Amino acid sequence: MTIKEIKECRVCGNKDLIPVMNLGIHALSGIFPKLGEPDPLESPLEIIKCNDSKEKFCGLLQLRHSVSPEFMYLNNYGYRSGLNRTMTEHLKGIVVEAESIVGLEKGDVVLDIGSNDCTLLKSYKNPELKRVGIDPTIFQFKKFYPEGFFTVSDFFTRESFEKLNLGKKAKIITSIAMFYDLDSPIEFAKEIMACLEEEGIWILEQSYMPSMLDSNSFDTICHEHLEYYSLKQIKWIMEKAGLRIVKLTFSEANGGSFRIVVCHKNSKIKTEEVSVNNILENEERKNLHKMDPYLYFKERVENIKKNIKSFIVGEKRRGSSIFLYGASTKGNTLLQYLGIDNTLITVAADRNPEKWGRRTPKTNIPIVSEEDARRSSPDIFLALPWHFRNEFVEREKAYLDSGGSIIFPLPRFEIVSKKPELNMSMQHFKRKKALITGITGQLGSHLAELLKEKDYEVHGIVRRTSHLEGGRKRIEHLRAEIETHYGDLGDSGSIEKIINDTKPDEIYNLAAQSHVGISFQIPEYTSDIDAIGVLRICEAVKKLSKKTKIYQASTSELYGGIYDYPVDEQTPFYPKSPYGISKLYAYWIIKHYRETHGLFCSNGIVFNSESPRRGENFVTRKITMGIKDILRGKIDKIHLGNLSSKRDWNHAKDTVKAIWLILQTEKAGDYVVASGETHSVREFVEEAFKHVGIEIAWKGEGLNEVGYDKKSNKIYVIVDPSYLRPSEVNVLIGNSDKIRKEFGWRPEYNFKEIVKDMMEHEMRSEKIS
Ligand code: GDR
Repeated sequence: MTIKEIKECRVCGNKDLIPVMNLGIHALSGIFPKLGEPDPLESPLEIIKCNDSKEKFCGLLQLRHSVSPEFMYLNNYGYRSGLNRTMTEHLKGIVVEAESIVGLEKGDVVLDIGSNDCTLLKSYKNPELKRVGIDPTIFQFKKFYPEGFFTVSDFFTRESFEKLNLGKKAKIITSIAMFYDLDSPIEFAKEIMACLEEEGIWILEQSYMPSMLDSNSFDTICHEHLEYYSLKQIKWIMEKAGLRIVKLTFSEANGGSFRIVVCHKNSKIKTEEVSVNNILENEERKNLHKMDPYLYFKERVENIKKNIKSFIVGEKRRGSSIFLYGASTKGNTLLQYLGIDNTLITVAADRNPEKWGRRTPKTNIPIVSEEDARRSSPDIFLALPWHFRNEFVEREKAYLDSGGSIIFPLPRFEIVSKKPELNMSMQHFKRKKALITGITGQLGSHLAELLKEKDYEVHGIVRRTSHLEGGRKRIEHLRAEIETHYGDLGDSGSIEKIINDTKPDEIYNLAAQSHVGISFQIPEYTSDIDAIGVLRICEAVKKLSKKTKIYQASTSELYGGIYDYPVDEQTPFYPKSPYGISKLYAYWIIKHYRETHGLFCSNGIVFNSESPRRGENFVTRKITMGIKDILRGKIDKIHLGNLSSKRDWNHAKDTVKAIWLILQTEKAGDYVVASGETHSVREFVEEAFKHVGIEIAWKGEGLNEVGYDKKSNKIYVIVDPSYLRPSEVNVLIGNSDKIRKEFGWRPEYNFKEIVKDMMEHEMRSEKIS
């Protein structure tokens, strides 16, 4: 069959495949037909993900359809490795690394699978080696192979290698940018194993899926690339094939790749355990087993599509001549997905003479030489192989100096030009800028991550402390991606300066003295920061940056003593703590600046938000950490206050999604953000202990109530009067119909899942089983 739709994961056989992104129906992107020839075969380009919410599956991101390889590789294959310096040097580097691990001797066999135009094989300098290239495109590239090199113009199999009768297995096998082209990767790895010397190595390199997400490089997606790997799946495959990962490195090749060195499971070559484990942990931390990272990627790619398309159409309308720079395979995905064809682009300049006189598939753009294109002095070059950016800018210096412009579509739309009008239109594509107060807090750090996913430029205000490390722990991993400014909501000068310097599109005011219990002890400070601090922000925005939207972190504590539940935006307030009262002032000051001064400012009335990053003196975290400490033998009981308090608990990740949505409307307003469920502190305790196999029962009343292990009778929870509050909010439950209806927001985590996430994190951080 020419086009096959898969029904199960290509690696682990999972039948649960989740749709991620559909790029539409594309003509095969590796084939550039001659001007009179028909277009190549068309097939859907749709990405799906193997659902690995259950541990027994691998989670591979992959194409839903496979096109028969004969259609892609046997007919004028368009890619050649040896055409640019960057790639030639890169392949040379791989050979140097391989030789440094296994040292080669006379007669040793080195095999390159997908050897293309022989660039990598030619990098082995020792003439006494047996150099073997296996690639179905060799019939097309034969002239690049020197005499004495062994070639098989076919797909690699154990049989195709053994037929050469070299009398030896291969000491080094390389497969560069091809392992992700395979319909049955485990079978392929097993065949490699059969061809590899006992102490030999296999080096494979291909796009690293998390880098594809980070650099928005959706143009990696094409019919040839069936799989989009992270280390997790590679490890899975190697284990099934009897192989072992030795080490891995990352490179910029092809917009972000990873190179893995593999050996036989029982080889003497040592594995670099630390780096392999670090990368696996990092992948887990990035939540690659959840759908969010992929959905954000999709959202960013859709935005890029909109922006580039409107820029090109706009320039064409203004009469600019636009050429392509590099008729690349990846570029064909971009052109077809964006719908950019010969009605918008005149010609494509390419340095591969074999492409001259041909055209881009489906989008019909004729290909000429770089010299011919330069001679016509186009106004704009759209560079499709954007990952060679620096090489291009250097090479085209004369063109740029004489007023030409090059645009790079990814990883982020960029115009390199001296023309003022183009630089003006660049303003149009500026990323949104957000300023987060309280960025080091639980919600602040989750929001910063979300905004980065949405490609914002993120600024944050941090207070000076003498323990820098501790204070910024939650944003440490974002250090390179966000900009922090020293400031304090108690200091209007610093607020004004930061707003003036950054001119943000959106301000998220999450900074506060946020502990309700502690606000009874420091009421004046709480009011200064939580109430007057908000006034300071509004005043600064009114004076300096009236277009800036403001989000105010309002709270369910406003409802305090209300007994008619659930509460919503219409319910009157009755705060019961200095904290709640300060927040009430802030709520009204936000409304006042909206109604009286026309600022865009909104209140998000947020209910309790929890996550593994929750501050250690809030009750949920106190419980999960307490359990960890009990298991470690550090404490024997958890001391708590009011066990009967009921809260509407939400996951912080759900809360920040709502917070962002609140600023994305045309009109400012106030919104309740709540799960609509309420659970007592007692229930939280029970659920959290259940996670470590302990069933808690209760006895006694009031101050004498205790929680004990049903099996051992050991008391694990007691009531400590010092944690009771002078006045308590007994029950909180919110009705968030408004935000659900207007924005379709709904929480993804329920109560049990919140507890599970927090407990799993707690146990992982201490490696307690
Ligand atoms: P809350 O959160 O006051 O609701 O405000 P917290 O987790 O502190 O308390 C929840 C409930 O548990 C009871 N409780 C205890 N609380 C703490 N901190 N420590 C204890 O030992 C303990 N034992 C019982 C409390 O009395 C309370 O009823 C949070 C904060 O994040 C606010 O900033 C935010 O505005 C609201 O949620 C929405």
